[in-house]
Amino acid sequence: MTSMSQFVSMTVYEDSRRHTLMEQSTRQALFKQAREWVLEAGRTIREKIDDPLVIDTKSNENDLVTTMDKETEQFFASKIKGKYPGHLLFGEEGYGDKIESLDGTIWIVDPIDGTMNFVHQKRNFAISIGIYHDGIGEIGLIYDVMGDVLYHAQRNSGAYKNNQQLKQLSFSVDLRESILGLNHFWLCENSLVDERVMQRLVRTVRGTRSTGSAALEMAYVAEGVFDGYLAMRLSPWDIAAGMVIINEVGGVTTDRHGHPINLLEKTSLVTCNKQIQSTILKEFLEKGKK
Ligand code: 2AM
Ligand code: CA
Repeated sequence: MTSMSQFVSMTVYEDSRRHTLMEQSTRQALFKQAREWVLEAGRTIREKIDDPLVIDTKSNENDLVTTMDKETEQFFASKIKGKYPGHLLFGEEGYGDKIESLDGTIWIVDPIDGTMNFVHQKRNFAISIGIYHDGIGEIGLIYDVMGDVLYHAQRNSGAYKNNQQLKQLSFSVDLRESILGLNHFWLCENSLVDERVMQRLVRTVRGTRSTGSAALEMAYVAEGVFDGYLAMRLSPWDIAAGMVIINEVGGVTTDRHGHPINLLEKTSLVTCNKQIQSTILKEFLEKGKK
């Protein structure tokens, strides 16, 4: 386990749990190592992008997984366990640990976010890594592998697209002039919200986009090229990195009720510019709630 002396003594009390914040020098070293591994994993995927794929399905026939997803997660598992035996890995493909609490230092890893895009388009997918310490997001990395674009952030140190710092999100976004990322299932009959209310949202905003990688859609919100992103059901590894990055540019991330995200469970997601959050929640998701 990582020595406690590596962390500052500052303690945050929240929900009567004791958190220690990671010291900046520890975080910086961890970030450099994580970035090196992410870039290495991305290079390997690019080199193999035209190799024949072995494709399997998981929860349903459209929930795809390939040997590349598994090999990439195994790569991170062996690197993390080799260098940081006290850290935990929470990964989509199951090569990590059984995670039942957010205590300790946890790497929350999606080796390929947007596997359907990876299979069908060979682009528009990302490696997503959030590093949390005692439940607090310390580092976020979202790597658009084929575009060779790395979105990254460290807590209280700003967010970056490659080496360029991202600006704070605009304070003057009007919902009617915004672009939202959302999956088209919001507009089909569904168990969460009246689809007619969501159709009204789509008619209200300037435009909608559906990218097919939750991590990339969150990166686009941080970049300000999307003003918000809504998802019905995501897993912790889809969103852990994005939450750290969006936080650094002044965006907000909650579930569809406006509650904080629980990174131990599947969850709905609303992440957006602060200016439009309450309207999306109150005027649409709350009014259309089933
Ligand atoms: P994945 O590619 O890592 O599975 C697609 O709209 C987004 O939803 C992607 O980020 C995708 O992540 C995620 N996703 C796809 N199927 C999912 C499922 N069954 N549960 C949670 N997230 C899913
Ligand atoms: Ca995945």
